[in-house]
Amino acid sequence: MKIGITCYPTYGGSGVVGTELGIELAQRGHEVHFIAYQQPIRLNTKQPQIFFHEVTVSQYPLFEYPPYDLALATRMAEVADIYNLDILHVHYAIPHSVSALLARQMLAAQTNGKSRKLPFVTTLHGTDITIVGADRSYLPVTRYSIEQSDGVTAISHYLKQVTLKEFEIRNPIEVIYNFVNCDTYKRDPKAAENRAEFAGKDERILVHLSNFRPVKRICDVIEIFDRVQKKVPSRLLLMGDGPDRSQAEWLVNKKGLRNQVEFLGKVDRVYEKLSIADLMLVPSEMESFGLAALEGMACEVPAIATAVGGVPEVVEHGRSGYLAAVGDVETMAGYAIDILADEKRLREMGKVARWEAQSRFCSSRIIPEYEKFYERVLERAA
Ligand code: GMT
Repeated sequence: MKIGITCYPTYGGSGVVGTELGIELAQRGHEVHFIAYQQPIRLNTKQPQIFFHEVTVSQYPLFEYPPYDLALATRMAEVADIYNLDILHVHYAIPHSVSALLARQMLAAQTNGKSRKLPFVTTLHGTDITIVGADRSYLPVTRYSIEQSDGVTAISHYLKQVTLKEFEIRNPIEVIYNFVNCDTYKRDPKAAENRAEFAGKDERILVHLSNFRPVKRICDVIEIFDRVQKKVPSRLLLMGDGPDRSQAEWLVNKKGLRNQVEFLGKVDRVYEKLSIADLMLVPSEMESFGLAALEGMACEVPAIATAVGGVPEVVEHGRSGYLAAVGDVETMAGYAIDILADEKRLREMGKVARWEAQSRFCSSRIIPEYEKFYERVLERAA
């Protein structure tokens, strides 16, 4: 198949999923065309079946708000026409599904025998529904573009239910879970050696990976770590960047943790750091899935997370990690201290986490679900 993919190219779960999906599809022989305003952050491969088409938004003095969604629609239609795309897959409903809808209509309306079909699939990721999409100023257009999609997927059952309820969507939504490449994301056999760069021999390594948005509750990460390091010698590696980084830096300073906490910024190969870690902290206010937790699990790193949204579909309390209420840093720190103090249980839990990631969320299992979904959409649209 020739597949166009649009996602947010910057740091964020939906962009990561869209990009990794494209890479996996290309490895399975499909031709993949990324259409976005910037090369997606994880698109650092040189596979011949992968193309990137930049969307440039022209500036004009009249445009206080340059119309990106229109430039995107135009580029989608152009790329579909030139490269003969079979299908377009957009990640994150706003504004991508609206642009895809426009592109589909533009291509269908072409005259002189040039009219062509461009079915599109929308994958809902979370905040496009729970925060941005639920805003009254976006809700009607989001609902419309979801309903107009030729196929809709959600990354967890939780998100499917919220979308059906809040948006009163009438068309079916298929749940296709997020995935991880279990050959890339795995425990580093040289973990013990490589840890030396970040921690002493007797220190534990805790990690957090996010876009540092308020929803991630980065200060809770610091609060939990502060409690943990008082009982268990440990280090905290923070991967990612975003609006709450300076607040986090301030809190780290205030608590006198500068020597134990490392802000690594945006990291390219996150698996290298995950595969040497002992525990992951995911104290988010909301997660429709919790991709970071899954990536850690594949590397045998159990997560201490909040029991919100779709997280309980990924992390099983007491088996592959621990779940607590949002903001309950005491309980989360308690879980972390207990498990870090018990090497045998920590490693067993890591193995269970890996097994869960492999048996339920491995790309080799999930990508064929997307392929079958595309085939069904194409059949219906034919
Ligand atoms: O979490 C974010 O702020 C980014 C957001 C996105 O769409 O880029 O993440 C959402 O999609 C991820 C990938 O599907 C999920 O793993 C995250 O749980 C989800 N975030 C939220 O629901 C807050």
